[in-house]
Amino acid sequence: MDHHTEDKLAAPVGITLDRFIQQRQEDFPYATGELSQLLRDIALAGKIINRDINHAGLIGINGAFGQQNVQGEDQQKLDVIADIRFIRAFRNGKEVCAIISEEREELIDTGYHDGRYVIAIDPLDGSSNIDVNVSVGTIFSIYRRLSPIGTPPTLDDVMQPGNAQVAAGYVLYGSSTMLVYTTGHGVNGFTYEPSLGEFFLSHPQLKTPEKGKIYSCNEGNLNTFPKPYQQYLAECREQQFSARYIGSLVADFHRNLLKGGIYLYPPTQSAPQGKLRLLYECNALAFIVEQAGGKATDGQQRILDIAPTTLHQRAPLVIGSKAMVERLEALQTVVTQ
Ligand code: P6P
Repeated sequence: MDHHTEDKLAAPVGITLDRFIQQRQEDFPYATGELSQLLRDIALAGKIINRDINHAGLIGINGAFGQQNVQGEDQQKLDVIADIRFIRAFRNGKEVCAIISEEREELIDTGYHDGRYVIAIDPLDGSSNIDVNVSVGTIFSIYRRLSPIGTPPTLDDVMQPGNAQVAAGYVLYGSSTMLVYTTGHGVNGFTYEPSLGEFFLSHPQLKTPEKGKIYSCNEGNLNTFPKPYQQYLAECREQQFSARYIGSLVADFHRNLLKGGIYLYPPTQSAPQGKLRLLYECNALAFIVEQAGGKATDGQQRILDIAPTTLHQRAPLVIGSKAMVERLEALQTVVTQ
């Protein structure tokens, strides 16, 4: 029987995440297998969160937890659950010495002081959307620690600029659940097959279009955006671009990554530094978009070059197709604020 007939009869399922990581082991500068195991642990936590999200309405874990996080935002029950599950995952392999999380005010010392890595994570971004069945996501960044192995982690370990990331990615809990990540050698997307419990390579070597016709921002704040942003959005409307904004960063980012487009969270009157957090939202997506041929700035400088000063600091975010981000940058130089 020829391969064509075989494949028609029994379509190949493709490469699992595990096989892919194994094959790409040589991409990791410190190919001791620790980073590989860390990525596997993240994928496992993603599968568990996917399960929790998919039946949240049935087991009473929808809705507010009843406390606020360090941002002063009402925590959803699933925010807390996702935070617990990912922190457990990072502790599993003893590769991680420190974690910062949107849901925790302070740096988390895992106690594994021989761990070579530190993690910055937003366990469940956009969680207020879960109750209305809109896609949500997890965003993570992985760094090598700076402090000596065997010593307690320090703030310097987690306050590194985004250009020091060794890996970054997101899990999108959407119409299908996907894991998209980079280790600095391109971007690869994996789609979860729940019936097999595996992520399969579905989007190899992702590249984002140089230009797009989609723009994503909360135009309800339009009048308080700096003038260059207002001018840019007027141009988008003049060119009859499509406004697509679902209030879930990972979902808006992922759609624009695949189709071409730009996501903007400019400075506003109520959020002069923007709303999104540099360490566990902007940096990871900036690393991914640059690896896919796009750009990410805070309106003034490359996101990945920003030297952090506080754990939960915010940054304005302009991210997506290169030509679209560069158009806004050009307006920044000619339109008075
Ligand atoms: P706004 C969700 O809270 C989030 O962090 C992102 O996922 C989303 O893009 C943004 O905030 C929405 O913010 O102010 O437009 O509601």
